[in-house]
Amino acid sequence: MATNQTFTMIKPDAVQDNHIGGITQMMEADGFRIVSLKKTRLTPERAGEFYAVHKERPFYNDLVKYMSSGPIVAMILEKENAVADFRKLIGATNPANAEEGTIRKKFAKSMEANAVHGSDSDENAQIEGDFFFDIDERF
Ligand code: YYY
Ligand code: MG
Repeated sequence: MATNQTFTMIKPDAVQDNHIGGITQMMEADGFRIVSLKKTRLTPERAGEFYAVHKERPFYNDLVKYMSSGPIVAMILEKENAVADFRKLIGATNPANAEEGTIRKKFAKSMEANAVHGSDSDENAQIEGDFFFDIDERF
């Protein structure tokens, strides 16, 4: 994926609570363009694969259970400096530390149910986008 793209997911709680519109609105208002968008559900196996980098961490099993507990919305987003700017827009992993104006400040319920995922590098943005989207699903 080009350096002007990142990957995001709206997590199960935020989808369940009807915040797809509120969250995509914040993304678009901040200058991100939606390249790809899909509502889908991760099996525990797929969720485990997506978060494989965390598999030795104590929160891994709960995270996999949570991420496969209901539908998610996967997106590829485009903007100059996408990865870093998007991490700024989502805010800290722990919503207690998320700044005003961030997506997690507004929508996260807890450290686990923190509303959105955002890629942490160009390389992972590429890998994560490829995990969900074929070439003919990118516009
Ligand atoms: O990239 P980001 O989502 O902000 O955090 P990561 O450190 O990559 O962790 C992935 C995911 O795991 C996080 O969004 C919530 C969950 N998690 C957790 O439940 N408990 C922790 N102590 C750390 C992370
Ligand atoms: Mg991360």
